[in-house]
Amino acid sequence: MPALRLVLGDQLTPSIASLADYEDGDLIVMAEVAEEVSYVPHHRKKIAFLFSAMRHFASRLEGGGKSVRYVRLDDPDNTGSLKGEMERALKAGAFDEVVVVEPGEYRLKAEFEQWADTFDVPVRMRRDDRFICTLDRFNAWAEGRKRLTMEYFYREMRRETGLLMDGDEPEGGQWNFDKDNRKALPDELTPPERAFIEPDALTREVLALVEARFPDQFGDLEAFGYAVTQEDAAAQLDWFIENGLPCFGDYQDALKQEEAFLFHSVLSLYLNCGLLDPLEVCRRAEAAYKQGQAPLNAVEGFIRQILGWREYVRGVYWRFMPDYLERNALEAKRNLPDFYWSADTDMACVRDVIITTRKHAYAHHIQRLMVTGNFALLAGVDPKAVNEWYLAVYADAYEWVEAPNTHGMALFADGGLMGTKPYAASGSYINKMSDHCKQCSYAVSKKNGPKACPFNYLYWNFLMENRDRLEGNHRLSMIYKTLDRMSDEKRAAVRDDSQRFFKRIGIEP
Ligand code: FAD
Ligand code: DLZ
Repeated sequence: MPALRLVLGDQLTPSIASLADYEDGDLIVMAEVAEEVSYVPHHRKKIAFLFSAMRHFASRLEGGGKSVRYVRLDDPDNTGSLKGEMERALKAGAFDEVVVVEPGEYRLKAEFEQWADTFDVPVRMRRDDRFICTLDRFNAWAEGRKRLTMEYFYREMRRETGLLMDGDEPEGGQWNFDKDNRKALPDELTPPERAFIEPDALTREVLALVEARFPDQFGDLEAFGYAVTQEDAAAQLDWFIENGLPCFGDYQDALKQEEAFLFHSVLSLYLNCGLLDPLEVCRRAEAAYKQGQAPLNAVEGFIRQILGWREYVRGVYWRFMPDYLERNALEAKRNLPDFYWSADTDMACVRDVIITTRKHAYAHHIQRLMVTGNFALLAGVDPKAVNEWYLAVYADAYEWVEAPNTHGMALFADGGLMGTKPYAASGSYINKMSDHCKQCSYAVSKKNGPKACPFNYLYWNFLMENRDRLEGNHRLSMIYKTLDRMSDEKRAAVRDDSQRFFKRIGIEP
């Protein structure tokens, strides 16, 4: 019974369920297609990373004796769609079934569900078992809960995996060491230099293809240094455990001008396309703690991101799609400022994050949440435009993980499903956690006027614009009391400064 098996660009795991029962006579399809490349304007480094990783994975499968039909983007017969490529492969051979693993985006899952209507053979869609928590398990946890608090989900995952457990108790007597993990980076501490990888011939070929096909698209291709094989991704994990993990906790929330990576792992792009396994990564971090190579606040903080947040956002996405992305709880409507693409802004923090993003198809969590995310929240930018930007510009971005983080965590567009209040902050937060303000043409100490940091007046303007929607939130009651104590003149100045600023950056007041 020969099967036609599809492996997507983010399914590059040798043990993926679609290949589990591979037999001689079966054929594996992998395809670089225009439809996937263009549904958002992906960063050029993201495309190059994924195509190179796909090509390396295909040659690994072939090296292991499997038959692969690999369709390149510049193949003259390329139909431009996954469906078209599956139809072409079905016509070229005799197959009894199509086997796929459910994709990481709703739009594609909905499409795969339609394939059975047009293909002459059954389409078998298998569960993606590359996560620590199954969707059934997540749904069982979520059922009947008013609020889906990540911390409680995470504790159950700790108990179930035994990670950082001391019998029935959490290691160190605490579940969460977050309060220890909020230090700014001291001037004398230099983050370790990254061990990036020289592109091989296959990667260079892909880089040339992307340069030729997408000359004007967002994102630098230069200095490509990401891993594109299982082995090199494992070496990046080794590097992180030794060099990044010991300080990961302390400086997890820090920001520093022109320091893209600090002590972060830069492993999400490998985890999300299947080059690394999440449970294995957590176990490696736990072993480092047990061997005295990294402190508990760092290891717990790191494991929480993967075992907690990563699994949790996936559960949220699949539980609430497709309605999830239709929500716009704050009725935010403004367009995305052009500087999200050009980096042409005087705000030093925003400029630095966009430049980092353009260079590396990467920004760390606090840059995404508290700089570009916070700005979009305060400025009331339409969540659809913000989601599209985040999905396009990061090498680790697939909707299952991007959307809850952007729509839910950063923009509060889900109305508080994931968080109890919006992550809104004025310039003083950025000043406390970074050195950006020292190099900015705006003054963070000024609250109003042309020299004032825009985050300062936009913060109060956001609270005023959303008063009806947010003042009932008990976590914001103190803030609204402070707002009420402001003079009418001060509130008018906040409004005027914000209107002037919106106009100047070309978004609807
Ligand atoms: P580290 O800081 O080293 O963390 C370790 C790992 O934990 C990461 O590799 C990642 O797998 C996981 N992790 C950490 N935080 C989260 C989180 N909030 N949600 C899910 N996993 C997490 N992450 C993505 O993988 N893809 C995205 O498209 C994405 N979009 C985001 C958009 C916004 C607005 C925000 C606020 C966050 C987003 N994140 C996304 C989460 C997080 O910012 C990235 O996972 C992280 O910055 C990746 O860098 P790192 O590998 O160095 O992570
Ligand atoms: C992101 C991406 C891109 C840019 N190109 C391809 C591609 O040409 N072929 C492919 O199989 N996958 C690609 N991907 C990843 C898919 O978009 C991803 O598998 C779906 O969004 C589901 O998560």
